[in-house]
Amino acid sequence: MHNAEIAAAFRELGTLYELDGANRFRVLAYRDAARTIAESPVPVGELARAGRATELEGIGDTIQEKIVALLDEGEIPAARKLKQRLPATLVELTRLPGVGAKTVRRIYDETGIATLEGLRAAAAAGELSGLRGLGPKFEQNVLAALDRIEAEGDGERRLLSDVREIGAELVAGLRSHAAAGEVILAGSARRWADTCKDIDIVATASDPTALAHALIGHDLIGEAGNPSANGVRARTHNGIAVDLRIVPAAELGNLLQHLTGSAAHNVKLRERAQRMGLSVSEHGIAEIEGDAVTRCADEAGVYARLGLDYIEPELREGRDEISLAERGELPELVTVADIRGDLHCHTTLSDGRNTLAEMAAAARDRGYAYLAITDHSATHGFGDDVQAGDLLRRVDEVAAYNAEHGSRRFRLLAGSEVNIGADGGLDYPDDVLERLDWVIASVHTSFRMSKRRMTDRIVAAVRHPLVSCLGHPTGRLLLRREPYDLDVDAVIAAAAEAGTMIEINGNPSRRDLGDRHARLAAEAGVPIVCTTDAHRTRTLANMDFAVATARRAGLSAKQVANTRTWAQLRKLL
Ligand code: DGT
Ligand code: CA
Ligand code: ZN
Repeated sequence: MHNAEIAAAFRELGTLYELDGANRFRVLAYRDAARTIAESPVPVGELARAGRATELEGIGDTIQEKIVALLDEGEIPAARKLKQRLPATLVELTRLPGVGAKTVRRIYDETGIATLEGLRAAAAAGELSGLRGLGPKFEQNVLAALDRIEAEGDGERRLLSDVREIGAELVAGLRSHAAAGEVILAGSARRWADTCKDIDIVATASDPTALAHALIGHDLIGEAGNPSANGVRARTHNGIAVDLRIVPAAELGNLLQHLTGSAAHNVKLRERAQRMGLSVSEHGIAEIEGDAVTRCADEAGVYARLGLDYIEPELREGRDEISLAERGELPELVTVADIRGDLHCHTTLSDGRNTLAEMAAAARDRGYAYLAITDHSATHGFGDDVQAGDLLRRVDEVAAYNAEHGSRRFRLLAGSEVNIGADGGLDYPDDVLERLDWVIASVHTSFRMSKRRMTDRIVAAVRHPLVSCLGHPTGRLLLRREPYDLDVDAVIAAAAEAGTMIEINGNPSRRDLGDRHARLAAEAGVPIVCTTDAHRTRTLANMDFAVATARRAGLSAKQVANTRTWAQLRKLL
């Protein structure tokens, strides 16, 4: 049994307990175990049989016994018992975004609804808004979520960060094989999309079948199809599909271009080719009325044959990149090397794991010239009240750090990620905010309000003269939480007018602003900052994701404010 299946069984068990009203810690324990199992690169079933699954974090004897029972009986006995009390289909309802176990249980208790079809019918008939705490908005959300599942299928997507991490290990494993030539991650992961369905790998090899065998022998791979000279399809222990395609080196450019996509980009490329009397495939570019076929060893050859400048993978979404490439007007995209400092991070003063000094050292190691320390504010539960004693002590600490360690090469900035209240007000009085170098304003509470109120609330913060930057503007959590109802265009217009910057938050669950909005904001003249929102030293590396979103938005270094020195950036404020 795959790790993904074992993890799913424990996730289900956690949800069944939650539906049953069990203690929160019990529910969390099963969820944590599910995550550990899902992310484990080694087969956990085998470990449990050998009595060694307990070596994994969060897995004790009880869970190990349950894994073995699951392998032997096909079901965890505790889950079987719970399913005798509650319909198992309730678990599906909890998967709808915005519908928690408590709500599902209440709906079931009061109406007997236990299936997705039943829920859809009741929502469509307006029968849920009669229930306590649920309104027409809830019904709309339910219907929209069900439509989305129907349109996109239930194929599970993953965060780019998960896919790139595993993809990089597989690519490294393949590259180290004696038969390997080029081995390149393609598909949505190469385009740095927000989420990915699977891992696409393109390779050349002196012995293709041997390389395909090397993939299925990799530690991360669970099951696989039949390896051949063309490649192989496989699945990792944590359930991600992997498609390895192997081609002759002379056609590598054609296949890499095809499998990098996107499908929309490829469709537009093919339309253009047809107008030129050419037909593009993964094997070459052929004349429609003739026999000549151009095979390309690299991608630049593919684009050149079609009369186009080379298009960076991040731009290949079928928007306007092909006409820009045709006119030689593609932007020179910002790179991570252009970034001079990070302007959003947390320390042990709020919910970060590392101290101010540790974060500063890590920022210097990355070669940054500045780092803004932006811990959460008082109404978000950190530091004392509006007197802001903790925050002001932090300002002094930053000054002390700079006095001792600062230089022209590096300085810390005193900042805060200030909560935007439900009415658009900020946490601290102006005389406190004035003491800060850098103020991010973000929404962390009261997500459910009308679009009008949410927009007014955020616009008010954006217009505040002491706010430098708007943080994670839409509040989305990829694959977990929809953005709040917000008129992003109005927020962008207000930011442009007020001279307030907007961040692209590089937390791979956020990527907020997303690429489309970031492009709109930059076109409106809003300076964009790429930040990480790091809560520990390690995640300062999430700058890669922020910059990737900026690149997908077509931004140049000039449009990203933190490619400037702090002295230059300050002038933009
Ligand atoms: P994903 O996997 O959903 O995150 O996104 P992709 O872009 O990796 O899509 P995938 O894995 O289904 O296919 C890989 C590439 O193959 C895709 O980016 C472009 C190409 N491709 C797939 N389907 C089509 C198609 O219907 N037409 C064309 N022209 N290309 C396609
Ligand atoms: Ca893919
Ligand atoms: Zn935040």
